[in-house]
Amino acid sequence: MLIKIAKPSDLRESDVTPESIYLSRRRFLGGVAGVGAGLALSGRVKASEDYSDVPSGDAPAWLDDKISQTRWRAVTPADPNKDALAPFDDASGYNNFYEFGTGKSDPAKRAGSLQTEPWSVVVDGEVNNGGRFTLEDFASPSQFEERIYRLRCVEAWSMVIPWLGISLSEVIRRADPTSKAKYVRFETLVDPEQMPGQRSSFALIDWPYVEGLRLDEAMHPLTILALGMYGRELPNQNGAPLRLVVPWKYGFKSIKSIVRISLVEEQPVNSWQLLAPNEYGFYANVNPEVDHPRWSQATERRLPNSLFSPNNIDTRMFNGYADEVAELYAGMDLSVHY
Ligand SMILES: Nc1nc2c(c(=O)[nH]1)N[C@H]1C(S)=C(S)[C@@H](COP(=O)(O)O)O[C@H]1N2
Ligand SMILES: [Mo]
Repeated sequence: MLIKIAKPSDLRESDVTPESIYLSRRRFLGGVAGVGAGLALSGRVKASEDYSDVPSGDAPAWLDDKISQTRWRAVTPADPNKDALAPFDDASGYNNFYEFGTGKSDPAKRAGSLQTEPWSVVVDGEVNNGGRFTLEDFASPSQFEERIYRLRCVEAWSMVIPWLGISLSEVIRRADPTSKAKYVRFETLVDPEQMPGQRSSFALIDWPYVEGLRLDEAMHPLTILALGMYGRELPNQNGAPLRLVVPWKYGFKSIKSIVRISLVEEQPVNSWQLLAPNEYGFYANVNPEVDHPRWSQATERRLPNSLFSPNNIDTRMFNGYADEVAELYAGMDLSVHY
């Protein structure tokens, strides 16, 4: 077992509270009675994160509130030595977000002014319970959880990021899909005035950025919608205020700044597949055995790194989440369904 997915029913208050007290930077709690008492850490790494030097954001009150009630470290990688958290500056300074340009530092430079409040999300398609929801109405019913995941970009770099998010499966259940729903399709905001990458006549992508998942992938307990990271709300360059995180797939599946979630009958065509179907597929499962036509996927550069310490590591099947997700693809030829 590489990670522990704690079902809410598995978690007793005693497992959860000490870490949330330890980690919450938003609530000052005196008298930390009970810390360490009976805290079972087997299968989980020690609670060592301290986000006190992470710059705080400017979240609306409801979001701050939800964050303060997070179930901390709900899922963590099993190997804390191999999977050290990326420093916040790397995770928020080295990004792909083509709406703000194609350079790795463009999103951090240009996304700051994106208006993320108010924000609404449309849920539509094959559902009985769709509509347009304010982000608060959309996210508030769900428990926030911290999920520390490896993020592996198709370009062969990776980072370990502590997300804060909600389970996508719960959101889908609430929407009450009809029997015709087979896939989930996601769309990013289109707003050329705010997103300079969408004004560029050299843009490769036909906006909006679109992604999709098979319904069973979307319902998998590892799949989340993130609203935060490092104990705070998402920086804009990381896809504020709402982005998908699917840790066993290449990073491009984890679509940012989502405004629409549709349950659909047909397999969606995602942006990168549309652009270069021989290079990027619908599934995009991390797979060291299926190379990109122009480079190997057998290894990855784990950030932070440097010229003197390149930190190249072996890429793992399904990004190290094979025990959890391999069964979703039983019988499929993954070199065909890349
Ligand atoms: N809307 C949108 N979502 C996107 C992208 C993008 O360009 N536009 N880039 C993807 C790629 S290629 C990666 S690797 C991840 C990077 O996420 P991060 O910058 O938060 O690490 O976002 C993904 N989501
Ligand atoms: Mo990526």
